[in-house]
Amino acid sequence: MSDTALITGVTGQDGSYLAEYLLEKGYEVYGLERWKSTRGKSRIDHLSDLKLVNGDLADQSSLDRAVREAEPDEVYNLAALSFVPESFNQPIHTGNITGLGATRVLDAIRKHQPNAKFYQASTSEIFGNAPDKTQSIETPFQPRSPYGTSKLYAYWSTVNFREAYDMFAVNGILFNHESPRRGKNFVTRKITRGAAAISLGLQEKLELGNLDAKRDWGHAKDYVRAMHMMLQQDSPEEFVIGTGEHHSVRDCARVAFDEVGLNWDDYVEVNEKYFRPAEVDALKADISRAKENLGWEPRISFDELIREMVQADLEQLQDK
Ligand code: NAP
Ligand code: G4F
Repeated sequence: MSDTALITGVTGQDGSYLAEYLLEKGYEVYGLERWKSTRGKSRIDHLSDLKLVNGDLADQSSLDRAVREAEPDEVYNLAALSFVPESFNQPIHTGNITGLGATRVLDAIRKHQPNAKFYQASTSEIFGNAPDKTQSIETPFQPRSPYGTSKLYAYWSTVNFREAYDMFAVNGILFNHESPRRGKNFVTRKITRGAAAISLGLQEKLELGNLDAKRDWGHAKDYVRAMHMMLQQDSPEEFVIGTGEHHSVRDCARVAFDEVGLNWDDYVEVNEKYFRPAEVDALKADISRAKENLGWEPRISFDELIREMVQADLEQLQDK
């Protein structure tokens, strides 16, 4: 009999790649989807074998029902309000979904499917402005946004359920990962789409915020592979997943505009409205533990990632 997985956040960037990956591996895959009054084009339209269950991370009964219906061997909790600036506008909602939501999923598993393995989508944002040059599982946590604080609550909830109820529950502390399916407001996609639109004469300039911020950017496809690998371990443990390199927002713009034969500096303008109330200046992963204990390494470089995203945006904009 095939293994069964339940993915919350299946309509998101990672959820869609993870569903694809697990279906290719022969899993029966259920995805939790929020009810909507209309259905637009979504990232999972092409996945005809994916089974959808309606539910919301704010609603315990829908999570209980989803777990009872799917009877999963593995649960991946990827649902969240994931856009950091918006978490400052909606701090309570962010706490409810991104923080408490994880506890609700854990509690549904504890009650209905206690042997299921649980993956929590944790984040490098829990490190905030960490003192260390690279961040590992030993680095102190000091989040700088309602998103980061909520994810830290979810992190400890996951550890607590593991210790209290002997559940196989782990956090994947993932650094930024991107793809052509990335939401259009996140900085990489905003840049790649902006560069593509400018090169096609559809846009004149691109407004960004802090160009000096540095992130460790990898490809989402590499990272969903790591999520799955974490649940195939003999015993549950946390891993930091990244590339071990970081680049500035300015570097990202340079590569994206280069892909369309333009100089980024001629088109990018700084607008302070994109500055955050509290910024995370630089993040870079120490992935030695993931390499040694998990056997995971990224396969796609930063340069390849950004160029792939620009090409995908060019194609999308030309199709319109
Ligand atoms: P994403 O594209 O923003 O997807 C978020 C998903 O959560 C969407 O499917 C969304 O559904 C769903 N969702 C939001 N609120 C919900 C609610 N109340 N109930 C049920 N579902 C809800 O995020 P992503 O980039 O794929 O990231 C996946 C997870 O990894 C997130 O938890 C994120 O915080 C975390 N993470 C991401 C990164 C990264 O760089 N991408 C790094 C570290 C951690 P709708 O489609 O209905 O909005
Ligand atoms: O692309 P971002 O919005 O991603 P951020 O805040 O790092 O968060 C993402 O990665 C986290 C993992 O570390 C995830 F947990 C989280 O869910 C999300 O996926 O911004 C990256 C950097 C920031 O420093 C921001 O200030 O880019 C800077 N930036 C500069 N101009 C901008 C802009 N960010 C956005 N979104 N838009 C700008 O115009």
